[in-house]
Amino acid sequence: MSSGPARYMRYLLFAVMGLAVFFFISRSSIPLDTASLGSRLNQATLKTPPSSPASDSTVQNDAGSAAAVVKEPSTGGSSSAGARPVGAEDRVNATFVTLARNTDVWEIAKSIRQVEDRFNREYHYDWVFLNDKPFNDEFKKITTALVSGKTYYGLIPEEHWSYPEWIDQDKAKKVREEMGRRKIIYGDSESYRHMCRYESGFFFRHPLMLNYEYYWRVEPSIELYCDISFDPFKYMKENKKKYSFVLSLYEYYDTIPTLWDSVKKFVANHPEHIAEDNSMGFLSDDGGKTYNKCHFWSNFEIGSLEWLRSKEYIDYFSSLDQDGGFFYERWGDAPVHSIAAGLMLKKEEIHFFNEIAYYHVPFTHCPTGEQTRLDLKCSCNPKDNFDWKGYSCTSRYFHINDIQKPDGYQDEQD
Ligand SMILES: Nc1nc2c(ncn2[C@@H]2O[C@H](COP(=O)(O)OP(=O)(O)O)[C@@H](O)[C@H]2O)c(=O)[nH]1
Ligand SMILES: [Mg+2]
Repeated sequence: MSSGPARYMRYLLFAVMGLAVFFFISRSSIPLDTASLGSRLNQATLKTPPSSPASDSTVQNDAGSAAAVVKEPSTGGSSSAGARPVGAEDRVNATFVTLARNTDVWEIAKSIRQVEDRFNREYHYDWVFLNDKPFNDEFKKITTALVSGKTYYGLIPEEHWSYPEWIDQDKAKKVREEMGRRKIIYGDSESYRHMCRYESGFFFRHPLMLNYEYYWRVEPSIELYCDISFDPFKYMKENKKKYSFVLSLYEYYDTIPTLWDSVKKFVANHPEHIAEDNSMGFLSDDGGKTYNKCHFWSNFEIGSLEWLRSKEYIDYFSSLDQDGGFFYERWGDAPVHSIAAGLMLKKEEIHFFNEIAYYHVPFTHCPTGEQTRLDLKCSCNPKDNFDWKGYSCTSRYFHINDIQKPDGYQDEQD
């Protein structure tokens, strides 16, 4: 029998050896995710939240938890994961933004999951949700759990979601009834008109949006079919882009019969706001006399908030708003944004993201080019790609910008 102190020494030795063996086994069987660790350690430096969130908003979800890995920007599409976590210096001052009702919760949940899985889980950009009614706890709980960045919930001020005093509400009501009878899509909807006017002229002025430079609009039920292997916000900033799109098409004429007249009036009053090297050729086939109805589909947009908040854009929106077409017709925010971008931005400030594969019912943008689709792990059928079909305006964009259409486009025409 060994004496007391010697026995304790032996126990201590066993304990130390046991711990060493356990440490060795756990090191060799569980990969140590240093990128993730780094990103967690760096959380405090990752974000700069809006300095003065509006009092009607709730900030949630202070830290992302997934691994953050830097990926090289690439327009060609090859995916290249690096080892360094995304830090504040890698990111742009940008946010996702969604306008939604409480009842949209499960549809927006699907969209968020897609955006996170394909992109944001590595970047943790913030997400701002806006609503004309207060968001309920369920909406906040579900969306906060899904977003890897911070989430903010804003109530839209009533003056941004109601009739301006110069609008004749009886006339507006009669228009809705008549458009309803003619079965024009959303023709009889009052809320849809407030929504289009809000997206056209106000979302970028909400207090929660004021501290950001770029936005990425996400709607309920959208799909992303490919990995996004670069940071589109960064691409916008580094390449001085102010507006971007993935799908374009012709507008339904009955919703905008006098929109172009209103635009021409604005142009006559503010010739100084029109860019010299603009995209008029995308919007008009006769040098500006008439509108060909081409527009970028605004349910997907990555753009510059500073441009939307500029005097040029505000003058444009105010002029259109005075003319009343948001209520007396059913002007959509897509043609309103597109015409502004087409006339007030330089051609090269508008960007087409071929690599971002996108679906919003009923149209698909599936990247043209097989290698891009393979590199980005795309799940879309290239035959569904809308870009080169007859009802898309994307060929015009390529034409006016003198860009060659990507190889393989012929196989995706009607
Ligand atoms: N808060 C709020 N959001 C709305 C309302 N109507 C539409 N939206 C949102 O506005 C966006 C466009 O509406 P959506 O129904 O998708 O229109 P569509 O894409 O033109 O068919 C979506 O993000 C909707 O969630 C509304 O009355 N209130
Ligand atoms: Mg939609």
